[in-house]
Amino acid sequence: MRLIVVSNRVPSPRGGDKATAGGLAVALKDLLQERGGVWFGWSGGVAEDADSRLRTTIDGRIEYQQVDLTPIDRQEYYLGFANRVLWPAMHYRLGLTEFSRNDYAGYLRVNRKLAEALVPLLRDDDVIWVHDYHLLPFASILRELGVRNRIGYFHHIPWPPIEVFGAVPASLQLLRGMAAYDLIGVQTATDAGNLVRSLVEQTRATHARAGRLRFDGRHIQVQAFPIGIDTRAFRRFAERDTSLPLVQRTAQSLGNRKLVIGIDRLDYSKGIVERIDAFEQFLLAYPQQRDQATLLQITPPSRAEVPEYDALSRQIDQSIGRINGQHGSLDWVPIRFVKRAFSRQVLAGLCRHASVGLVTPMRDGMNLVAKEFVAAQDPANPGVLVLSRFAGAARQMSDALIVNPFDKTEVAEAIHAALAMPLDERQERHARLMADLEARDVDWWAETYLAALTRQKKQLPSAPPPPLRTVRKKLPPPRPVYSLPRPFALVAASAK
Ligand code: GDG
Repeated sequence: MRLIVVSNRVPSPRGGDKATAGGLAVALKDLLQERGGVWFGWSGGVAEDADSRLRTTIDGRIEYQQVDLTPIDRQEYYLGFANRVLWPAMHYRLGLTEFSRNDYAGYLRVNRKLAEALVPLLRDDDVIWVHDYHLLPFASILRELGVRNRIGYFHHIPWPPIEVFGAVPASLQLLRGMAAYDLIGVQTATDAGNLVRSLVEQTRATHARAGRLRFDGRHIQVQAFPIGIDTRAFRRFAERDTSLPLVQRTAQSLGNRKLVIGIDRLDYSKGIVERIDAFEQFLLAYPQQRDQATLLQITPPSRAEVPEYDALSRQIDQSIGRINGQHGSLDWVPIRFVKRAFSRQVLAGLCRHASVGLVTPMRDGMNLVAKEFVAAQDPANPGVLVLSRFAGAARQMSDALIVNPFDKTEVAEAIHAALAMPLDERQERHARLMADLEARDVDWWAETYLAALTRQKKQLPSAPPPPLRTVRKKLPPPRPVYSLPRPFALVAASAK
């Protein structure tokens, strides 16, 4: 069996930069290096004359297969539909969605372009593992092109209830396309429940044996596989890397003050503005703690061309400027804010120095930083994790201080409780959290998922999905228990 991993972005094989890559890219690379296989997807490159030609690079046991996109592909598929519709909607933020039919057409077009580029590479025994929301319709296009291999999908971000997802104009078509996968993995049982309910209520899916769904003559399984981190590697980084000059200088510059740390990609789902407000609330509510703790917020920029991210960046700058101006003193700045990426080694070393890890997303699929913070701690004198109940990680990490990020007073109280927590309680909580991180690490996640995928029987493709044209058509009445905006139905080109 050969493993084909398909993801929106395939990192540069040569770069191979484990120092700056995110947790998932490192994990997928390790997985493929160990098992051997193909890593297929967009190179990140954009060229006016980009066609579907593949760039092949072999590095160890990994065969990288990369495709470039045109500027319009990138605009419509990536910046448009994926990141201005699916990302906010999946994070329950319908107010931030910006739907355009052109973007949606571009999303489908790029999925097709990628699927057509992959087909010639496929062998009968390949198992295909597709990652994330950029590629929801990918399997349905592969099926249409005659692919009968097992195809799995893993959804890294939350799956909201149909009352939210149903507002996405293309939601019904996207849900129907999901039936072409054999196994759909999500982060939590809540996500699985939301997706199953969406499929049953909005498509013709019915419950079948062993927790599966039956749809268009095929069986699909939807199941939670909470993603883990490379716990051992991150702990080792942290043990070694407190001695890195940058980490040491940062620790010295704090004097005797305690370090509260936040590490997040610049994204509105991560609750950075709300966290900063909660830290101010902490300073106001506990004036004796002023000058005793510093929040270090590390935020590498992302998706800078999406307007909502630019607005968020300015909002963070303003809040921090205001708080530092009002509460700081000549020799103490309450919030240090760094808008750039650091190596994983530096992050691990800083986490080990921190007394509190603030991980307070408004909504998050899992949140790997929560797990990395715990893995980096010194078991003899561990810091405390303050964790949003809306991160998938909260399901597994009940020994963190679980907070509602919408309530800044509650977060301020949790920061105070974390800073004051006695050593024995910190040790006990950390030991229990760490035991789970070791048992359910990233290898456990990948192996459990792939074992479940290879257990699926090869199935005949269902009737080919209709071609990718969106036109308004009256649909037969679905079976929803509530009404939804009328979807843009797909109809066969000939039925026009
Ligand atoms: C998606 C889902 C889900 C951060 N700053 C730097 C840096 N990072 C690394 C972290 C961590 C990764 O990036 C971020 O992972 P998260 O899980 O926190 O968030 P997303 O990027 O939104 O990931 C999420 C995840 O997929 C996996 O399924 O958990 O819910 O949204 O590993 O350490 N890495 C480096 N420098 C930085 O400055 N090198």
